[in-house]
Parts: sequence; C-alpha cells; structure tokens
Amino acid sequence: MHSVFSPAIKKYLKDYLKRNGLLTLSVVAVITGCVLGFLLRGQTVSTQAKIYFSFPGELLMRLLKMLILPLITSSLMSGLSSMESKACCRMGVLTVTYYLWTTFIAVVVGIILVIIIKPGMGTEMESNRLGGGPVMTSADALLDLVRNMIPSNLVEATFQQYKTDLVPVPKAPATQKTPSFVYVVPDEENEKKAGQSILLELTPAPEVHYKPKPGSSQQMNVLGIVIFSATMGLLLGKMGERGLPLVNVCQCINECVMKIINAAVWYFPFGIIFLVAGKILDMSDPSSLGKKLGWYGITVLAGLFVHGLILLPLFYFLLTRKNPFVFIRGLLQAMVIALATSSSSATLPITMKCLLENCHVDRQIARFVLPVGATINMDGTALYEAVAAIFIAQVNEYELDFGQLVTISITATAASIGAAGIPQAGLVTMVIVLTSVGLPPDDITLIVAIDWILDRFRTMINVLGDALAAGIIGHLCRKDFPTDAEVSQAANGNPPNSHNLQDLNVSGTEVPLLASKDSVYEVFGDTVIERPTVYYNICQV
Ligand code: 7O9
Repeated sequence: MHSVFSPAIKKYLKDYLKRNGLLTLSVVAVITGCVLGFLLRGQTVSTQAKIYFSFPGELLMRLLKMLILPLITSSLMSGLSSMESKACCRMGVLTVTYYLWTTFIAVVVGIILVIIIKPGMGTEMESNRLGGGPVMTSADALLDLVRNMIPSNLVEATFQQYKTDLVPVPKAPATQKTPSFVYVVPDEENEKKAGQSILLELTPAPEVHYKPKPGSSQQMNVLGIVIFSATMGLLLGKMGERGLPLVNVCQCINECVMKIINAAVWYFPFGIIFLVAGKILDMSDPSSLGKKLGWYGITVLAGLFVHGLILLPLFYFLLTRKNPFVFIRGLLQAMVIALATSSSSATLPITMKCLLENCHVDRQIARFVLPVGATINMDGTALYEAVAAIFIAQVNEYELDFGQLVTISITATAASIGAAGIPQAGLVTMVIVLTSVGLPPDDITLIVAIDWILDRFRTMINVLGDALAAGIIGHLCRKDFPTDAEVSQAANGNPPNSHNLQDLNVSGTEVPLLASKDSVYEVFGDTVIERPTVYYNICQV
C-alpha cells in the first residue's frame, strides 16, 4: 500500500515521537482524564466503583512515593560526599539564599496582585464555619518544626513526624457557693415577646482548656532525613578512603532508582488518566463556587503565572545568560506529573530525570539542590498563602495596614519553608499566617472548595522553582565541578562537539577517566559513573 506521508514527514514524526513521545502521551492522558472525569460525573457512580476506578492512579502515586526515600538519602549522601567542603559550603549558602529570596518575591507578587484585583471585596460570602476547635499556636508549630529537624529515631522518621496534640482537659468546676447570674439582653425580636431582660442562672459548666501532649502524625519526617543525610554526606566526603564503601552503596542505590524511573515512566500516561479522572469525579459541583471564589482562583493563577513564567525565567536569564524557555521545555514532563499528582515530593524522581537528561545540569548539583528545594522551597505555596490571607481579610472587610502586609509576607515565606516539617502543614501553616494578623482561622473553610485545583498549579510552580534553581546554581558553581564536556574531553583527548554523551564515540570500555582532582568519571557506553578519586586509587591497587 502507498503511504500517505512523504519520507520527510515520516522522519520528522518519528524523530518527534522519539524525543517527545512520552511527554505527548502524558499531556494527552491529562486531557483524556479530564474528559473522562466530566463524562462520568453525569452518571451515578457508587463509592465502591470510584475506588476501583481510581486504582491505576493510586498505583502511580504509590510508585512515585516509593522512590522518594531511597532517592533523597542516596542523592544527598553521594552528592555531598564527592564535593570539596569549600565548594559545598558555597553551594549550600547560594542555594538557601536563592530559595529565600525567590519565595519572598513570590509572596510580594501575590500580595500586589490580590490588592490590585481585590477578589474578596463587595458582597458577603457564605462560610460554613468550623466552630471553634482547638487551634495549635505558632509557638507549638515552631517547636514541632525544630523537633522534627532532630528526629529521635531515624527509622521512625521515615514514616512519622512529631506532632503536638492538644488534648481537652476539663477544669475542675469552680467551688462557688453562690450561683453566678448573667443578663441576657434580648434582641429586637425577643424584646417584643418578653419585653424585658432575662436573668439566667449559670450552672458552673466545666470549662475546657487544651493541654499540649506529645503525639505523632503519619507523614514522613523529611526535614530530619534531609538534615541527617546531608550531614552524613559531608562527613563521608571528609573521611576519604574509609568512607568509600558507603559512598559506593549510595551511588548504586541512586543509579538503580534512576533505572526504575526510566522503566516506570511508561506506566505514567495510563496512571495519569485515572488519577485525574478520579479527582474530577470526587470534586464538588463547580457551579456552587460563586463569583468571588472564581476571582480568587484567577488571582492565584495570575500570580503563579507572573512568578513562574516571567520572573523566575528572567532571573534565570540574568544569572546564566541562557534561554530559560529551552530549560523549561526540558522540564515539561515533570510539570505534567506535578499537575497530575499535586505533590512536588512525588514528582521529585521525574524532576531529577528531566534535569539530568534534558537540561544537562551537573549531577552533584542536582543531587543537592533538588531534595533541599523539594523540602524548603515552595514559591507557589507561599504566594498562595499570602493571597488567601488577604482574600479572607477582604471578605471580612478587615483593613490591613502596611505593617500587617509585611507580617503576612514574612509569615507566608516562613510557613512555606517550614511546611515539610510541620505536621498537617496545609491547615496549620494557613492558620499561622491568618492568626499572625488577627484574622479568624475558621474562614479557611471559605477557600477549601477550590484548594485542590489551585494545589495542582502551585505544585507546578514549586517544581519549576526547584529546577530553575538547580540550573542557576549549576551555572554559578560551574567552576567547582567538571562538566560532561570536560569529561568527554578527557576521554577523547580532544574537544567534543556536543554535550550529548551519546554522540561520543567512547565505546563501553573499562577506561576510567580522570576529570578533576576529586572525581574519576567512568564511561560505559552512554552512561557516566562518577567516583571520588580516592576510590579509583584503591581500585587501581
Ligand atoms: C507541593 F524531599 C522529599 F522529597 F523527600 C520530600 C518529601 C516530602 C519533600 C517534602 C515533603 C513534604 O512532605 N512536603 C510537604 C509539602 C508537606 C506538607 C505540605 C506541603 C505543601 O505542598 C504543596 C502545597 O500544598 O502547596 C504542594 N502540594 O508542592 O507538593
């Protein structure tokens, strides 16, 4: 049969699918998931059927989450161990400073937009108030954060966090001899009926107050694990030869995880369809959201857009003089997964893959910058919290002065940095931001209806922020680390034409390549394995 496509078109299509096949499939999966979800909403689906229907998506989440622990521990330990302590220190300080500033800028963008758009002004809004439950104080949350930084049991830290529980303690009834009375001043309607104030006898009801008690929350204590692994990595590097067996174990774990990811990505498009469709089946009716909440959503999305697609790329351009959109193109796969899972930690394995394979960021940099970024850098979350706080103030017709805006910007930045260390972060950090300026925490229920969808978009910006940071830090610290090009130069003895290792004609040999004074790079086909120089010296003996 005669083909309808000319050979040129065929070749183009083949090349395109080879390069972008997975990405295209993932995007198609998100769209199919949305369509399927909305179609099924028309039908009556039982809860049981919904659970079965969401099963492939659940598997996707489990698969991603399974990889987080081995990936972050091995990345941090092997990444930091093969670095000089001076380079390490410089990179650490740069990374944290960059994260702090970008988060603060995200908050400022959010505040400016919410003040310009004013989504909460005007008519009153219905709120189904929570009723005054106990609210954890900021001091308790801060103490929990510090406690979680130093886990008392490392194995326990892999599945639970320390959390202060507030337990109700009834105060002993006051030993009053005479009953106390209270005047109830009647409102207008009661006045007509009663015509006078009513005197009530107060039975001395037991007054409840809440006592903090040690408890736990079933979430991984990332902060503790990140701090411990980073310390171990640093010290392993200092130990030299004796630390090598462990460094090697970590590198092997890291490589294996990356191999699992390479295989698992082919399941993703299928999983995404059901993940997205399942969420859409579960959501409440969008028409009940109302106009104000719509404007609020638009404000958050506009803020995320300005920060993620204008400011962050601008910083990237100013600091590296490279085209940020070429870099972002390489990250699209990770952004689609972030959109589908709404979790930047679950997306971490894919972000790592994209950075190494498409953006050619130095491994050592990515292994440090990404896990730390996933833990403390949440630009989208910080922006969202600031917008939400001011939106709630506007709904309550509560005027915020400049000092209060500054307070919101600082608490929102701090809350997003600490989120991973605070149990039940979503709610608690929002409460901290609101109470810092005297707003009612109960009003969080106003925004819950639309939170799940905004979460997806802010997760995308969180992931983008971490990845762009890795690109920038990689560029700023490029002198401290050899690039792939330098490695291949050592391999061929002549300057390479391309950064892509596949283009090099180094066939899989046992030739170890000395690329810098700290690391030896071994090239096996298109894979490069880095080892500290000391290791190589031992192997040579
Ligand atoms: C969003 F480093 C890792 F990968 F191991 C890691 C693991 C878990 C890092 C962080 C976490 C973690 O638990 N993070 C966390 C994030 C905890 C509570 C709240 C949040 C905030 O999440 C974002 C948001 O809701 O705005 C968003 N969904 O980036 O994942």
